[in-house]
Amino acid sequence: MMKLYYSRQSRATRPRWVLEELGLDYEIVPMDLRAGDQRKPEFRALNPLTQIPVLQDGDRVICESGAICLYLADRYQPGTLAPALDQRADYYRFCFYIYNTLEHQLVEIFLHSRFLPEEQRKPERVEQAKKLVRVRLQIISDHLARRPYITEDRFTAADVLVGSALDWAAMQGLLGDFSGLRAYVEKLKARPAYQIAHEVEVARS
Ligand SMILES: N[C@@H](CCC(=O)N[C@@H](CS)C(=O)NCC(=O)O)C(=O)O
Repeated sequence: MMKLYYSRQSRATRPRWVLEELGLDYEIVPMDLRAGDQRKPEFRALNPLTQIPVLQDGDRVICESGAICLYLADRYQPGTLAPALDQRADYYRFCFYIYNTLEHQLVEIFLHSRFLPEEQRKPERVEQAKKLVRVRLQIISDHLARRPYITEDRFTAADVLVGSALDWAAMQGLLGDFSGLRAYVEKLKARPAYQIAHEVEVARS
């Protein structure tokens, strides 16, 4: 069975969300990042970067949350979460956009407004990153104003990646002026697979 090295409130929720969307069997290997599980030799042998998520699928080891999501979408139940090859322009564009263009700025804001010890925080870096984030969010907002999902009318792995990054932006209070993006995130969060991946407590009657 596949194994996902996972911790709540980390990028490991992204591949878990995909695994759940596809209805695949998998085992969670819980990782306590505060305790330093990621630096243990047996994990370092899987990912020398000592970061989660990592997926083990038989003999195959896959690192990088985006790569794991796209691997799963192509490898299992093709056509469900990955569009046809000739319809992947927006799919690839936004999968890379999240990692190469948007997330750096979200990390910068997170580090310098919450994560680093106060004496190391640089408010001017937060201000600069917020300016860039606005422009970058506007591009996603314009794209989604004309279609319900990243690739037209079908939910794909690109929505998992874009939705996860926007969810994080929302948690940091950055979606205030983007009502369309807030509605898109709420729509994705209503999916059962999102809720399982994020261990959301769902009220049961
Ligand atoms: N680019 C990597 C980033 C992975 C990453 O930053 N993982 C964090 C959790 S979200 C981690 O393992 N942090 C522990 C550490 O760096 O010690 C990916 O998308 O998989």
